[in-house]
Amino acid sequence: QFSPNYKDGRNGMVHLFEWKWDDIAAECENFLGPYGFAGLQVSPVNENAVIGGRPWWERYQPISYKLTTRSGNEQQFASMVKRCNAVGVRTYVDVVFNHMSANGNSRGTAGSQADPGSKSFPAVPFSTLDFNPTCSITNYNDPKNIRNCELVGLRDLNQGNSWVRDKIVDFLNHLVDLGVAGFRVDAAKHMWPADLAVIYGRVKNLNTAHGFNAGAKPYIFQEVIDLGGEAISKSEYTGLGAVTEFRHSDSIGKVFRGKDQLRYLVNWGTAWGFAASDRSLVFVDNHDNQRGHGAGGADVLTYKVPKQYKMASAFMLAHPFGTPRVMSSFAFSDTDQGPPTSDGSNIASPRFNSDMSCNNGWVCEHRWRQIYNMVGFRNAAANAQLQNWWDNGKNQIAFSRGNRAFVAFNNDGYDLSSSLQTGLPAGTYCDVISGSKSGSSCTGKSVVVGSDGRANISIRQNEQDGVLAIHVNAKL
Ligand code: LM2
Ligand code: CA
Repeated sequence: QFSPNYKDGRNGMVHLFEWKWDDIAAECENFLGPYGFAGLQVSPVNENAVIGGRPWWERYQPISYKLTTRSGNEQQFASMVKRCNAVGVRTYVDVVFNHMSANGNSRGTAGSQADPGSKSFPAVPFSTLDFNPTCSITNYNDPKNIRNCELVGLRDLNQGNSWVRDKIVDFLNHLVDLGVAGFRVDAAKHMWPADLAVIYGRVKNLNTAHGFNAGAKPYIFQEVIDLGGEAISKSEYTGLGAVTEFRHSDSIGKVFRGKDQLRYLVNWGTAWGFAASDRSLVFVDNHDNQRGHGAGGADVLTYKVPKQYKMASAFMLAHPFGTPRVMSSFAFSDTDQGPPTSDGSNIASPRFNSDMSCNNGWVCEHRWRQIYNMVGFRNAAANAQLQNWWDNGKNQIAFSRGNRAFVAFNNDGYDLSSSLQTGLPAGTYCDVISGSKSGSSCTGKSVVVGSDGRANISIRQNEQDGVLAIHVNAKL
């Protein structure tokens, strides 16, 4: 449960927040597969409460484990997983089993009815016996309050109950049968690690018919918001799987917003208070903290601050630490606003511009050249170590990944222009930030590496992107 089960030669996951299954299947074939992405996280797949105005967060209010939502039905999901696996892209499901829906939210996306007021969810079925006694989470210094009470009024399941465990395990095993590679466990902090250990221990190995190795376990990354100062620590969960490393999001935001110097990134990793590399699912922003939900605060970078966002994303993807996840958003102004729709309820499909970027309400950060080309950089770097660290003592830094890839950043208010050791073999390389390699030429800047591995690196202060990146697969 610690390995993402990526196909060899691929790295990098994208969260296709609120996308429809048919659109994701096409995206795997047309874009994610060809551009080297290794995986994708989907929004919750199980039936949720239909809530007026269709906020995005209705999907965090389960009604049953039937696989019908606004993203599509079970047949569409199964077909998507299969088509994505066929082009080397693995699927990770956002699973919500800490709770069911809150009082008042009784009709489901698959047509099921529930009565959350009396804790009755007949489409599972769950009854009042399966829930913790009603109380509200009010005290983050008290583990019992955090784990046995209701998070914002969401009916709190008792994962110590054997019927509840059976239903959760059946749900997860059904998804394994369909070919998924792992799970993002919503609200893990609000469940007891000992209960999660039993549940995870009963989940099947991955489905070999979808190309997984015999004996491979689902990758589990648990949503545990631990920014310090509370009773519950991520270390209670890292023995069970990875955790979503919110400190990574917080710290990288502070650094690229200029609240911390880039030179301090020299020891990026556990020295910054992060979990171990193979236990850290890392991200610049997620679907909660990009809109002020969950935690993370004011320093989180999003698509709304594009230059800094691209720099932070490039650093995350260039650096060997952690398992990186790229956020792919829909445009929003209101923090409750759901995805773009065609008619106020059915989710609209993304449409694509000639430069491959999205429109029709979708931001698609993963289709920004500076981001997808850094997925290509990460694949080219493979397992090469971080070497040739350089900084100017302030906010200009550079490093290589062995002799395979090299990246430089300028977050100072003046130009970077230096002869730097790239670690790369002599030759001319295409900077994959200002352009892309196209046949034998480069649509952006070219970088000439000498026989001593050095190159003149220039990133002007007023350039659109404060990054330059070259690698062996972009040699001209
Ligand atoms: C999480 N962590 O454990 C996420 O960080 C958090 O953002 C999720 O809440 C939560 N788990 C539940 O999966 C999201 C959203 C909330 C929303 C809930 C439930 O951030 O705003 O709460 O999903 O849909 C909404 C209303 C809230 C209301 C609640 C119940 O915002 O005011 O509470 O529904 O109807 C009465
Ligand atoms: Ca709970």
